[in-house]
Parts: sequence; C-alpha cells; structure tokens
Amino acid sequence: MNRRRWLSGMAVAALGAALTACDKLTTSPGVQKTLARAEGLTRRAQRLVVDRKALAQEFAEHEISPDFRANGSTSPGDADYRALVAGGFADWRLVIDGLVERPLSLSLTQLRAEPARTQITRHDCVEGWSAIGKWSGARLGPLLDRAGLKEGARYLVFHCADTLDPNAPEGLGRYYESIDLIDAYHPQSILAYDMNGAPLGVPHGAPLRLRVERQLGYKHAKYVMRIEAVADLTGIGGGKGGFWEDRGYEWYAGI
Ligand SMILES: Nc1nc2c(c(=O)[nH]1)N[C@H]1C(S)=C(S)[C@@H](COP(=O)(O)O)O[C@H]1N2
Ligand SMILES: [Mo]
Repeated sequence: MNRRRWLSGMAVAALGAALTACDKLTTSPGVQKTLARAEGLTRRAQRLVVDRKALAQEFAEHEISPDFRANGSTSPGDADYRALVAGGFADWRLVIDGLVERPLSLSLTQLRAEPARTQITRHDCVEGWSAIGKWSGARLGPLLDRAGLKEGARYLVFHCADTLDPNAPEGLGRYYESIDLIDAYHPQSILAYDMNGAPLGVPHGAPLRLRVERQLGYKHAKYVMRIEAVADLTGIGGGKGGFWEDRGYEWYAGI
C-alpha cells in the first residue's frame, strides 16, 4: 500500500516535472506557432473528412433558375455520339467496368429502374456563374454495389462522348473526369437522366450526366458513356484525373 502510494507520488512528481518542461517549451513562440499550425491542420483535416459526407444545400421548386446555362460542350460533333442522338439513344449503354467483379452494361430503361434520387441543387462553375436545377437520376452508390468494386479500386473515371479539344493529340481531346469513393458513395451523387422534370437535353449532357453536388461544375461529367473503376489515375488521359485537370485545374474541387 505504502509502496504503491510512494510510486504513484513519484509518477505525479515526474509528470509535474514533465509538465513544467512542457510548459516552458510551449510558451516559446516558435513552438507555439508550430502547435497552433498543427492544431489548425488537424481541425481542417477533421472538418474536411466530416464535411465531405455532409449534404449539399437543397432548394425549393420556386428557386429553380429559369435559365440554366449550358457550358463547355453543348452539342458534341463526335460521329459515334451523333449516331446515338439520331437513334434517340436506344442503342446507348452505360458501361461500368475496370476494377469491378461484375461489369455492367445498362440501357436507359434499365437505369431508370435503379434506385433513384431527385434533388434541387446549385451548380457552381469556376467561370463565375451559378444556377439552380432539379435533377433526377440513378444513385451511384447502389450501382457500384451491384457491380462490386474490387479491393484495389480507389477512383471512378467518367469517360465522356464529347471531344472538347479537337487540337489535342490523339485520345487527349475527349472530356473525362474522376472522383474518389467518398464522392462516389455520397447520397447526392447521381447519374442524372432528368433535368427540371424532363429528359436531359443534349446541351446539358444527354442522355446521362454526373451530379456530384459537393464539387465544382467541371467535375459534373456530361455525356457519360463509361465509368471505369481504377486504382490510380496516372495512366488515363494526361494523368491528372480530368480534361481540365490535365490543363491545370485542381483535381479536388470540393465546395
Ligand atoms: N462531357 C463534358 N462534361 C462537362 C463539360 C464538358 O465540356 N464536357 N463541362 C463542364 C463544366 S465546366 C460545367 S460548368 C458543366 C456545365 O454543365 P451544364 O452544361 O449543364 O451547365 O459541365 C461540366 N461537364
Ligand atoms: Mo464550369
């Protein structure tokens, strides 16, 4: 009993000494700055992780923008895409492949039968304009579960039908984008086939475009043809994860 008390007394004394030393250290301005920075970093990192699962703001019907501008490609001239338009997208299929157990190929009718979500959200383009629209589409998460992501899958690459830069070297002019699995499984991440209550028009990405509501406009891939699950982005396009990323934009465009 005595010995134990003596030992714990020693421990308290040691702790006290350590605290004093610590105190001295933490009052030195340099260390304080470092600690503040570390704490700030932790808080920011934590906020980033927690916030990434939070929902984007949703709006009321009356807040829908009367004119939702179309941007980037608005009428792709690519021959394979024109053929799909001419056929009313009857021959269009969404392919989900790459690092998945069960690759999928889905018609629009099949996609419309998948678990869906409707949301009224604000689209923010880096060029400095925003617009509120109502989107309905298949939820990305359940579709990925159907395909079964393999262990190594880290990102989804969205391959699009449109060539945005016809002067780029072979294969580098087509639009593409990528997101990580946090955004992929976000409840508001949908493959939208309807906009403002009507089938998505060509200017806005018919027949299917991504809505990834916690990201800026350029991440919302239009004219989606194929979703490829990959382990890393280095081998794709210019290697930076997207058409605009290959031209200097940030890959992470969280809002
Ligand atoms: N395939 C494809 N997706 C795209 C683009 C594009 O040019 N091609 N432009 C991006 C940009 S910068 C924006 S702001 C939005 C525009 O979507 P909207 O035409 O429905 O307004 O689509 C994004 N997705
Ligand atoms: Mo944009």
